[in-house]
Amino acid sequence: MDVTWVDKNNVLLFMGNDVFYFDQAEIEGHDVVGLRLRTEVNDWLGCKITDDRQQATIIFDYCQSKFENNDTYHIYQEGTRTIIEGNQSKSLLYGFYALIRLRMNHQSEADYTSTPDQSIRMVDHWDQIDGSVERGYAGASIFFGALDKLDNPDRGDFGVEKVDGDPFRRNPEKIVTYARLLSSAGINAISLNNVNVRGQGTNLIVEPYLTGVAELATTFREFGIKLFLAINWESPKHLGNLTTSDPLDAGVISFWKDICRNIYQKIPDFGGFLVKADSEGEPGPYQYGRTHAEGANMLAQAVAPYQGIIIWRTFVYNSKQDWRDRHTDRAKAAFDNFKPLDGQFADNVVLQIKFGPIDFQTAEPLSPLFGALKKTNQIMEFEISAEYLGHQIDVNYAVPQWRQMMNAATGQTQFKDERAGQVIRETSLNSKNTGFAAVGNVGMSPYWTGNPLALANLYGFGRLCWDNQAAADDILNEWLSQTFAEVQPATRKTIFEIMSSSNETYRMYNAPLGVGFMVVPHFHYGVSVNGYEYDRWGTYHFADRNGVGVDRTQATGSGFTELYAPKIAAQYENVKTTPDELVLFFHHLSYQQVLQNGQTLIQTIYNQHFEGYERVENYLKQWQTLSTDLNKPVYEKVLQCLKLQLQNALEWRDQVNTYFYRMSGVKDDQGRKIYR
Ligand code: GCW
Repeated sequence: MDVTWVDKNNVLLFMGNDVFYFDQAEIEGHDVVGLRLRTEVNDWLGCKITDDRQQATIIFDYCQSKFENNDTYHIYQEGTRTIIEGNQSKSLLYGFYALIRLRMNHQSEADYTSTPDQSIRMVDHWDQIDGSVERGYAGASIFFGALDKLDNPDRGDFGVEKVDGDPFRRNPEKIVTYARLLSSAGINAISLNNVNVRGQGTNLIVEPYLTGVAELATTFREFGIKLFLAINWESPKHLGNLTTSDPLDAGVISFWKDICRNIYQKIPDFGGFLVKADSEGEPGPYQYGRTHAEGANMLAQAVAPYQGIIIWRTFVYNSKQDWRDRHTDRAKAAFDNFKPLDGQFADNVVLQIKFGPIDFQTAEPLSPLFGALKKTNQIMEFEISAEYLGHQIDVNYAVPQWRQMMNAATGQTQFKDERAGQVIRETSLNSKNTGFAAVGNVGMSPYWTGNPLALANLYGFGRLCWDNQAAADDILNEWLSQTFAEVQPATRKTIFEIMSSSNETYRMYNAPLGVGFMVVPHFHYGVSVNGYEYDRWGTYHFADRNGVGVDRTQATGSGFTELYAPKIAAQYENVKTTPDELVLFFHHLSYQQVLQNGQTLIQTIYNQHFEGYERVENYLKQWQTLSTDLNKPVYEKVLQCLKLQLQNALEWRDQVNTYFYRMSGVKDDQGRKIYR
């Protein structure tokens, strides 16, 4: 059973009697998006297309250069007809999905214009050619793997098994549905494979695998989605028989040029490469004493003749730290490595920067690189897959957190709008090369995602990339009315109540107040307060009998705060102006410190952990009231997830509370049960 948020039968309730007309009678063969749009109308919806404008109820109007942005669409009414206009087929396709959305949400189609805020709206898969998915919690890869291999056992270790024969799953129907899911949410770019490019995964850029990649590109192209590949920096050695991967070596330069020429012959609109270099054991330009600008620019030259781009990740840090050394602060690493290179990257290089300075935690401040980079293209990176947000077991609708990051103040007051999402557009060399990307969350699960409700995050991410200020609750309501069109409004309301508060709930029972990383090492689900405390990955909380938190101030700590613009630096330097939810990210505080909420630190930790657990108890009760109205497998699957979530929240609550009780000796002022 497949569950998609735009289920054809549901959609037909709103479009069933419509007859469509295309004002461009002769569609040119190379306009594959236009052909796809006709197929969507005819084959997917099962609606008629007429040659007679007078008979149509919905009209697609091509108006070549009417709009400044080629993705803009305009929906309006003319008498009894609805017109969708746009410069090109792609914008009409977006308009088509938008009309469905408007109708299913009972919103007006009288006059609705929409233009995306960001040019690059991307999903990055961490899929590997043996069908496994790094940080994948929704079954095996939809792209790779044997037909009968549907699971993805995740033990936090992601080696790639040797693949004999064809690694592609070749399931065109699934890929079409997925491309529709992405395109209807506004996504226009996809990277196919894990950024840790291991084993035979390196070979995706050459034959025979390239043919399989090209087939996937063909499907995505029809939905206006460009395809990218992650590459292994050492490919010249692995595939080209060279002795070096030095970006300034003539042999290496021509190796990459040849690779690109070959790829573009097969995939003329190939997006380009995504690169993780000098990061967590991956090779990179540092090995040869070269800068990341030198590395990225060399690749950029190889794709430039074909209008390709290089997406270069800034997740570069020393992953062999010594916990005894209090001078190193992992939060500073991306800034230290990349700020000095501002202005040195080619205009078809885009730096992909994680939204926070550490690693997709439940609460992190905005990375100080946003706003500090003034002459560099940038993508802000998120993780839909929920590595640190509950592995698609716990309900966690993360859109509120992402929205906050996209709109976080950079303190760069010289700009008209100092919010991160706006600033990256203004500081980029080329506004076509900025945007947002996120690690995808789908797999071979019959629900696409582990917990069926997790699909809202993929949809929501796309919608936020398009409209950075859209309200998280509005997006959720949109998703619910398209996914659960057939149920009672009261049922949708209950699901809404559970989901809309779920991101905050998860944060409440997790590592407290921005300190992060109290998770089971490598696996990253479940509590382990000291799991990373003496570890090489540089993710510490420094709890002792007096207090907890990481001092990142300029005055007494690592000095991380000074990487921000003065306004933000001053805010975080001072405990009194640091938001509670981030206070332990920036400060080491005594348990008796009174926070902005008027409670002591220790009492806040207890309160949040008790409340977090209680909220999950309520979610479970609320969900159980829906048993008769919902599709049974979906009901049962979410029920099963909520039961696991309750156990998870219980462990988090008790281990965190007990740990801090033992450390501080302070009792809960409400006398609730804390184990000794
Ligand atoms: O958070 C870490 C993950 C790794 C991942 C890395 C990254 C792909 O634990 O699994 O590797 O981030 O973003 O590169």
